[in-house]
Amino acid sequence: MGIEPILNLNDLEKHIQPIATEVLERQIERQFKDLKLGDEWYHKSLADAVYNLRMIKIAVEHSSLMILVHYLKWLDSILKQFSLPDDVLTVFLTCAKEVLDEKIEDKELRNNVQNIIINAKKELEPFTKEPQSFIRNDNPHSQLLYQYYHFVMEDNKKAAKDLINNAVNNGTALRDIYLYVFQPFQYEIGRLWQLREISVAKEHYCTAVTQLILSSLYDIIFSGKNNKKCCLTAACVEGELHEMGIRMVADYLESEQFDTHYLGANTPISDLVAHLKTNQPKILALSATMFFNIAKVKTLIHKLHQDELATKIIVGGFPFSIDPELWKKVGADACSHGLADVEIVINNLLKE
Ligand code: B12
Repeated sequence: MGIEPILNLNDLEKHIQPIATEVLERQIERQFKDLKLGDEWYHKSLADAVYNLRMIKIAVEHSSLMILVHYLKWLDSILKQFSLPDDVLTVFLTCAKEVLDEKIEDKELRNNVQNIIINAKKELEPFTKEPQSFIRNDNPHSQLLYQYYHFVMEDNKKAAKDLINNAVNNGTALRDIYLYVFQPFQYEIGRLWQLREISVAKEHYCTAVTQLILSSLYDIIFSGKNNKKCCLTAACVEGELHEMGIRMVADYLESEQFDTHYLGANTPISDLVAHLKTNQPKILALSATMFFNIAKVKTLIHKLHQDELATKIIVGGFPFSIDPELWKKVGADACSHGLADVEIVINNLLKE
């Protein structure tokens, strides 16, 4: 099927399916010509090619080489678990570069796309490292983390809950439990899922146990004084299902005398705008984890600026940790890496 000339990123999205097909056909011709691959393999590979092209588009859209590099390294570690040629990803990038070079008519866009692929490829080539474990001795609460990890992995949620409750009763700060136990534990189960060392079911179980124990800490969170500092809304942007990070941020801020409204995962843009207009919080703490949700963050912030809302916006989550300039590009007022610095960042924002 012929592909119409691409003039902008919207065109690229519109024609992403035939472009991905063309890229995949070239890759098959170069790498898999003599193999019988079957329909299922073809459809799965096509879906992957679409996803990869979309990541190139997202990186160009936000001028972020770091996002593409990070994504490709993550993908590389996934692909290494299958019996595929070592250069499967670099050949894909070469084919994608060629096809996009031919199909994009706008010179500036073509150059941007070419440059980002060339630079990402350079970063990839020497990369062979597996992602490192998050259960480490340099963690200030390594013993607690280690024990928690083992209890949950052994399906012993009661012991895990008692461990955390005892630690809190013996004076370990709530923030430390979140930052040095729950957070690295969650990252570790993500890593193990990525390496196919645990199943999706096990990852879901582990997350559910952490959520259960998080809830058991609510009496402590609400045990503070009633004179609240300021009103803050915490939410995940539309499309985003990773809500534990922003939930921990909201819970911690609640325990530090903020009056929080925690809205959870996947909050539709229109509903979030309506909530902010009604409640007029001083701060919106907005979370995104997946790169494909960054555009929604930008759209939401743009809408809030158009409506001249006085609420200050702080963003956070994985993409904002990967690319330290991204928060400015989406129009936010500030960015935080999480529990380590969020209170300082918010207090500074409130002084402005
Ligand atoms: C649990 C989990 C899920 C659960 C989420 C459940 C829930 N209730 O939240 C479910 C099953 C829904 C899920 C789905 C998916 N997931 Co997932 N998930 C995870 C996992 C294992 C843990 C997330 C977590 O709990 N983190 C712990 C918290 C504490 O950390 P955090 O989110 O970073 O938050 C901290 C800071 O970032 C910051 N912060 C975060 N937001 C904000 C906002 C503000 C304002 C501030 C100030 C700070 C802040 O503060 C927090 C505390 O310090 C991660 C692994 C990882 N590395 O995160 C993968 C991970 C994020 N998921 C991943 C993937 C691929 C997916 C799926 C695409 C899988 C699939 N094929 O369907 C989907 C996408 C869903 C979507 N559309 O959003 C990948 C992403 C890889 C990538 N580079 O793109 C990861 C990294 C796993 C991996 N190692 O491969 N996932």
